[in-house]
Amino acid sequence: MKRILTVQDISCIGKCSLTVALPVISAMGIECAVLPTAVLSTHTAFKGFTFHDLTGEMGPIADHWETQGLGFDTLYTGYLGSFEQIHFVEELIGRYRKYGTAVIVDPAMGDFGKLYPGFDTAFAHAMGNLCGKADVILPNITETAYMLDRPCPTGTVSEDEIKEMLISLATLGCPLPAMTGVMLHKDSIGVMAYHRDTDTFFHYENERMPVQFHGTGDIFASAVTGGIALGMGIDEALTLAVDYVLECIRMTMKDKDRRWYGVNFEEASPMLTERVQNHKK
Ligand code: PXL
Repeated sequence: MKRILTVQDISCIGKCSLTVALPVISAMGIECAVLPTAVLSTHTAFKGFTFHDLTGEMGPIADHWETQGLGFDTLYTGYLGSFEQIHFVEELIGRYRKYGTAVIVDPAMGDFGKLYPGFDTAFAHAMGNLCGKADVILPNITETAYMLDRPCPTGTVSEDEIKEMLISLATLGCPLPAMTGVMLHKDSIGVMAYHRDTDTFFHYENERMPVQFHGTGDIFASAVTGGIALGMGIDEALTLAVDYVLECIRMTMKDKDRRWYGVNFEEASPMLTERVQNHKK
């Protein structure tokens, strides 16, 4: 069985970060080990959330694993709360690289043209540096703009602009940047990736429902990471993740008691496991 290590926060209520990564990766038949960065009462879109930093625990936890000879097929990082945590993850990448661990970084720090509370442009630059050390990165357009130090595009973004942004992301050091939230066609949304080695692009979109929810980026990144760990090609893993997020949103919209803060990803898991089974055939 494959083993992924994911490094991100526990937002106790909010359907994001670890409360998404654990169940999604588990549903794909992969062991999911966790290195929690912080405990929050809720994600940061709620008012008055509590935040307990766990940076001091991260080093001793990783050191203990090392004494036990524990390694990981894939290292996947999401929301990080401080510069110190970004630097810690960079050190962690150095530790595991020599064992062939694949590194996937979702620079979860903003959306819809804005950074999440507590982050600034200096943090975005540090995140860009971390992205340069990853095998695959999964920023949305807002995160891309902040990491590249340019204004966030408003309105429609053309195919050429997306391609140019992807090539610029690759110059940070990552050979395979994939941008989420790409909308090149009316009523559809998806992803575009740049394979630097072959200088080729991959693009896939599926239906866009006229709603926006928190946590879909984390669901997307968890599904992509799972797919890669299972040996899917990156393009197949990205396709699966686009389709799964759509299924999550469909399930959410069917639920009259849906929560504003996250999607019904749990009810979409049959589709995810079926796709994983089909891949294995
Ligand atoms: O979904 C990304 C995310 C993760 N963790 C925390 C967040 C957010 C988005 O707002 O607040 C704590």
